[in-house]
Parts: sequence; C-alpha cells; structure tokens
Amino acid sequence: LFSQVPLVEIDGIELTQTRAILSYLAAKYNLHGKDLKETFRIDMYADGTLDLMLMVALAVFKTPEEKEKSLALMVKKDKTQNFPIFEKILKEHGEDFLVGNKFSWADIQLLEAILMVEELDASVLSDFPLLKEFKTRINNIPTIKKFLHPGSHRKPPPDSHHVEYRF
Ligand SMILES: N[C@@H](CCC(=O)N[C@@H](CS)C(=O)NCC(=O)O)C(=O)O
Repeated sequence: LFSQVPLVEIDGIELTQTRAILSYLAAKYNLHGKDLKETFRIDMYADGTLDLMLMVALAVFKTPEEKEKSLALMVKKDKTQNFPIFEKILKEHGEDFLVGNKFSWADIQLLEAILMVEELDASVLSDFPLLKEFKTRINNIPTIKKFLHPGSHRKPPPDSHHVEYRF
C-alpha cells in the first residue's frame, strides 16, 4: 500500500506497517495479554525494544563512521538503560515471561533484541543473570528453537547489499 517494506503476505492479504503487522500476528497467535492492562504492558515493552532494534536496522543507511557510532550507542543504551529495566521487571515478579506469566510478543521482541545486540557484543548479558535465563527459556520454546536453528529463516542484519538493492 505505501510502497514500503516490511510486507507480509498472510491469510490472503498483504500486511504493511511494522506495528500493524505485529499487532495482527500477536492477535492471530494469542500473543497479547488476557486483558487491556496486560496488553498495554506487552505493547509498551515491545515498543521500547523496537526503538533500539530500529537503530540497528537503519544503521546500514549511514556512512561507515556514523554506522559504527550508532551501533556502539545502541549497545551502550541496552547495557545501561534497556536491559536493566527488563532485568528489574523479571526480578520483581519472579515469573518466566515478561507479562502475566504467559508467553507474549513482548517476549519474542526482547529475545530478538538480545540476539541482535549479542551479534555486536557477545558479552552484553554478562551483568544480567535473569535475562540470560530468560533468553535460554524463550530459545527453548519448540517453535522458537525451530525458527532459530542454523540455516533457518531468521535474516542476518541488513548490510550494504540492501542499500544497493534499494537505490
Ligand atoms: N512506517 C513504516 C516505515 C517502513 C519503512 O520506512 N520502510 C523503508 C525501508 S526500512 C522503505 O520501504 N522505504 C522505501 C520508501 O519509503 O520508498 C513501518 O513502520 O513499517
């Protein structure tokens, strides 16, 4: 519709706009909360991680120096702001998942953010024991495990090839 990606073809329709796509998939696969307040917290946590992930996705459009700066800033922000928040959330409620002790799309989004940052700095979780356990737990959900196995559909971070293709 907007001549942009991402675009998902599913259920006989074409979905565009990142947040609308995620919202559709979350509703379809029961990854929202059990009530409005839980759903709000899930959306809030997921949006918080999405902002940082976009910094990685958009870094490819920058000059090499700007890209390096932007990625370093993202790793720093995750270590000092983002990951401490999620570590605290997990510590306070002591549950397996971020919201309502039930698997939601905020858990998927946080796992993806962790994996993205670990590709830049493998030791990024060293000060976050609960997030390390969280990562293992979510990784071990059979559908997630299958999705992440080597050679799977998970895409590598965008590189200069994506920019060449666009322009
Ligand atoms: N609001 C859109 C933004 C999508 C977007 O900016 N897509 C870029 C690639 S990252 C694009 O397709 N740009 C091509 C264009 O706008 O012509 C979303 O959240 O999905």
